Amino acid sequence: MSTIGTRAFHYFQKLKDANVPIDLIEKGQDRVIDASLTLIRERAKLKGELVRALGGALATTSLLGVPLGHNSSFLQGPAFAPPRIREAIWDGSTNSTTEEGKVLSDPRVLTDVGDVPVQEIRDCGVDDDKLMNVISESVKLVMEEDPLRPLVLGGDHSISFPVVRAVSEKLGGPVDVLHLDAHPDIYHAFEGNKYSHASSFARIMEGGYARRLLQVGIRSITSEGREQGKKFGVEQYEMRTFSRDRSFLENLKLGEGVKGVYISVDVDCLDPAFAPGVSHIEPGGLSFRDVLNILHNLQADVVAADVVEFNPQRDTVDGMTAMVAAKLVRELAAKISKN
Ligand SMILES: [Mn+2]
Repeated sequence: MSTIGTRAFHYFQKLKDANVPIDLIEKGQDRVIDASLTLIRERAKLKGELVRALGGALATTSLLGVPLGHNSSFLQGPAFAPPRIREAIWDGSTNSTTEEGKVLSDPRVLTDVGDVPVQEIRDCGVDDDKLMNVISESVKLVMEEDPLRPLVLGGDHSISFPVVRAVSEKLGGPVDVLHLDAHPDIYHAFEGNKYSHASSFARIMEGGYARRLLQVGIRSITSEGREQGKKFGVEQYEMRTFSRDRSFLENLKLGEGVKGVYISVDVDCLDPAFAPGVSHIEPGGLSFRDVLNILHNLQADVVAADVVEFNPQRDTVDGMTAMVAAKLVRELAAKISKN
């Protein structure tokens, strides 16, 4: 078990115990945040320059890692996911072409601006209000560099709130959200944490960042999950009726009249037979092909996406779920990129 959750505050306490003045701590935190944003900004600028110099891309997917696990209610392993997903994308066991023929080694299709240094920021005692703002700002810095569009590697599902907020704010209006998950993640504040990975979609709906929210793959939902879904007008498609809903879900058209479509994929939307490396194993889920059919057939201008909740600490020894998460990322990249 990792100790990510307590590490940051451990050091904050040590700084305070050593009588380091609070204004000095806060100044140091601000400098670390500035440096973090500079890292993302400069990498996004260079990648943007490259794609524009090559020419011909209307939309290019840019990976942005957010290695955050402390807002999970159970295991914190998703903090270790982004480097494992990248490794699986480029491990050489498969070619770099997606199912519908896009070439991922072409920087006009896929590029990467690296990770938000979440642990380094928290290590200085930065709280979640500030940290969530850093994540939102990082997403906006990627979107600043036309034609880059962010594909965020989680991290636990709490990261979807600052990411969707940034996308909506940057585009100037709500988006439609397609959310694939075993869980609706819409508790008001799970275990008292408003930033919990089980509450991200409550924050998104409260903020008005999504017009339509379609949740697909749901099979672990409480009465609060259903009530919150009703309150926010969420379209919840549960696995128990998937065979009935299948043809509708495989022919979705989203995003008309809004700024675009956001796709959030929690790896646990898949049946654990396909993806055992998740924190919350919930049998009775989607097959990998079900997910691809939904994504491939979706008619939408996908402006950004995330793949979250892959937990390398629960994966098989040969890293099967890393490959599954990587393929989700590859196919989403193909969906986002346009020439
Ligand atoms: Mn989930």
